[in-house]
Amino acid sequence: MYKEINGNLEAGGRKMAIVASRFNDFITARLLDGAMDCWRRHGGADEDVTVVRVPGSFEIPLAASRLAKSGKYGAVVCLGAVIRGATAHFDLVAAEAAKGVAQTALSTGVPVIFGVLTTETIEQAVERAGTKSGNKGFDAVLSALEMMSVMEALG
Ligand code: INI
Repeated sequence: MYKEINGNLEAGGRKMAIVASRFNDFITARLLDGAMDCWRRHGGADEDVTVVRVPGSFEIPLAASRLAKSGKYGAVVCLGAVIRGATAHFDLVAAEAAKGVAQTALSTGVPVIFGVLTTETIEQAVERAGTKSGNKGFDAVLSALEMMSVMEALG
């Protein structure tokens, strides 16, 4: 019989950091609401969450890296919204955010979750920030909880 490791989704007793971009705050504020809703519904306490604001998604990896290296948090959740309609350098910002988040997780061993929306239009971002396609901030914290538990189990 094989051994299978599955994470739980318990937030109680855990600590999490969130990096939230101020660019497209209309969207990222909703993602942050969804993230905190998920944390609380899984038994997490507000005082165990540190929220760091950065100017835009391009800046997310640097703050996430500092937080992950601190050793204080079981996971770092990154929230942003990169909208093609709003920028000529969409591809650069989106790619750097994704690459930086992935590199930070691998280099620190701390789960760093990519809750950065990359959409063609503002409408698509709204759909993913608490309207008809759910809330990706909520989903990002679910992933953080699962990964915190999986990493603990892996030792
Ligand atoms: N940052 C975002 O998070 N989303 C965007 O859609 C965006 N646009 O449109 O340009 C954006 N740009 C700012 C960027 O993240 C940096 O803050 C800026 O380039 C300074 O380094």
